Amino acid sequence: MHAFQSDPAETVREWLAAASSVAVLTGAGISAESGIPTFRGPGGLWRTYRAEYLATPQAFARDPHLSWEWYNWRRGIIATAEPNTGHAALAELERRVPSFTLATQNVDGLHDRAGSRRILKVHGDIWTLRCTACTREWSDRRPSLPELPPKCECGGLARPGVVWFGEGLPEDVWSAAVDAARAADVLLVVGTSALVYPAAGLVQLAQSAGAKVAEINVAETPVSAMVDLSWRASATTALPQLIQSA
Ligand code: BV8
Ligand code: ZN
Repeated sequence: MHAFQSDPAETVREWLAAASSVAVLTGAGISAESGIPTFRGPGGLWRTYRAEYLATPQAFARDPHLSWEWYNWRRGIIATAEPNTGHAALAELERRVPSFTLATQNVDGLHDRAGSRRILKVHGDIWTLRCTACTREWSDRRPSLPELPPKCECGGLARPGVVWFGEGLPEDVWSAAVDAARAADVLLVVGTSALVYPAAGLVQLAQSAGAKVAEINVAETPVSAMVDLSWRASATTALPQLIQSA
């Protein structure tokens, strides 16, 4: 049957088939179908707190115990979540594309568990702890930490290894994400409200460097009008269609 509207899956599959370098930017929306609430959606992770209030150095300095209660609660939710078919599709796509980079704003580690390899965690990792005194970093994957706030061996107070509002992104990770966006023939923007900078700026960077940009989101975002193709679909509906043989 002749399709009057070109099928977004077909269009993006064609772009990907012709691409030598692909970059992907993901946000909380790709983990939503794994049961992890998004930040700004209904029933968002931030409970009664405004994101910009709680995920900040000031909130941690003011009340490290409250901050850690929130992160412990999130670690508990994330620990029960499984990667979904959207995460898996991106891991498969990486295996098929000559040069592939996944920049994620998510701190949940689901891309790692789905088998993605080249992952740039631009906002850090909830499973990493960092000492506020000696800056030592370590991974602690226990869903719920026994003692809050956790302490470093040096006695210093440990913080979550994530990037808070007002904090710079890890330099090496961020510059690799910028390079990948600039070099991309195709950028996929999946499950992000595109409100948080500089991460959301990767869209503009890729597009002005000549990439074809497709957004996959269940809702409209500030970049929907800017991208080449805004695909109104969930991550688990859209992404698997990109790796099925046409
Ligand atoms: C920086 C980690 C400078 C921690 C996060 C005023 C005051 C202070 C700062 C600023 C300000 N104005 C601007 C700023 C800068 C600020 C910023 O951008 N603020 C925004 C809110 C205006 N940015 C920063 O502060 C950044 N740092 O600028 O530093 C600097 C430079 C050098 C040296 C020193 C300083 C740092 C930002 C990082 C903040 N950390 N999180 C933690 O997780 O606890 S932010 C948080 O938001 C998460 O990282 C999250 O990933 C990120 C973005 O949210 P999304 O992932 O997009 O999630 P969201 O819920 O918003 O949207 C979900 C989307 O999915 C929706 O569109 C929905 O429709 C869609 N969806 C839902 N279900 C599905 C789906 N899509 C597909 N399928 C589905 N099933
Ligand atoms: Zn220490």
